[in-house]
Amino acid sequence: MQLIGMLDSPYVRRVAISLQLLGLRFGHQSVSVFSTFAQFQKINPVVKAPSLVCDDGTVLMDSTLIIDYAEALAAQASPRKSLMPAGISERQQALRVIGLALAACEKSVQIIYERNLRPAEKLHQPWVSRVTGQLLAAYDALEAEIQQRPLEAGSINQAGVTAAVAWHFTQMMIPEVVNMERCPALSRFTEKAEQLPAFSAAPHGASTYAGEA
Ligand SMILES: N[C@@H](CCC(=O)N[C@@H](CS)C(=O)NCC(=O)O)C(=O)O
Repeated sequence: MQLIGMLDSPYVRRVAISLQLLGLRFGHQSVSVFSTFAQFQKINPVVKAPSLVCDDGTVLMDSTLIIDYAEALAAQASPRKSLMPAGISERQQALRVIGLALAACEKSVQIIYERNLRPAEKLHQPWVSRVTGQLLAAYDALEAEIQQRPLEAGSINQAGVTAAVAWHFTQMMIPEVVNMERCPALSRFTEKAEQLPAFSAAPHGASTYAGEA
């Protein structure tokens, strides 16, 4: 299978890292939804990153749905692997963290699009203020969750992957909006997670994942 999209997208990156941690082999095409729109369109006319071209040619999109498919593939393998806790209370906690981290990704992306895609004279400040407030609320809640129940990089699960990818993305792109000191536990955890082989093999940016297809 082939993962389509650039690793400067937190959504593409969480999929690239999850596939590796689940022990699944995949190829990667670092195609941009902006600078190579027409090339992306040929693979997926909807032009959403990430897209996953499955081995039978089916094209999936949306990181959470792609990871759901990857989880199902990994469940068939031996030994079975999963990044989601099975117990109800651990699962609930993981879903809460993932939801907050995905909201933080979405709000970060909205601020970046507002700045980079909209002409400066058309920037709508009330919208930027609203989204910034939501972004800070998501990270404050995420930090509180991690302070209460620390994430472990050594036994990382989907909550840890998504939280670390989100925080790294925001710090790379808009550090002046949410500075590092605001979320010390999340910063410490992300620093450790970024050292894991699955993270360093898929670094934020324009590179192509070089693992075996
Ligand atoms: N909820 C989606 C969000 C994906 C998303 O918005 N990706 C961006 C790149 S970071 C994209 O495809 N942007 C182009 C567009 O929406 O037109 C997911 O989890 O995959």
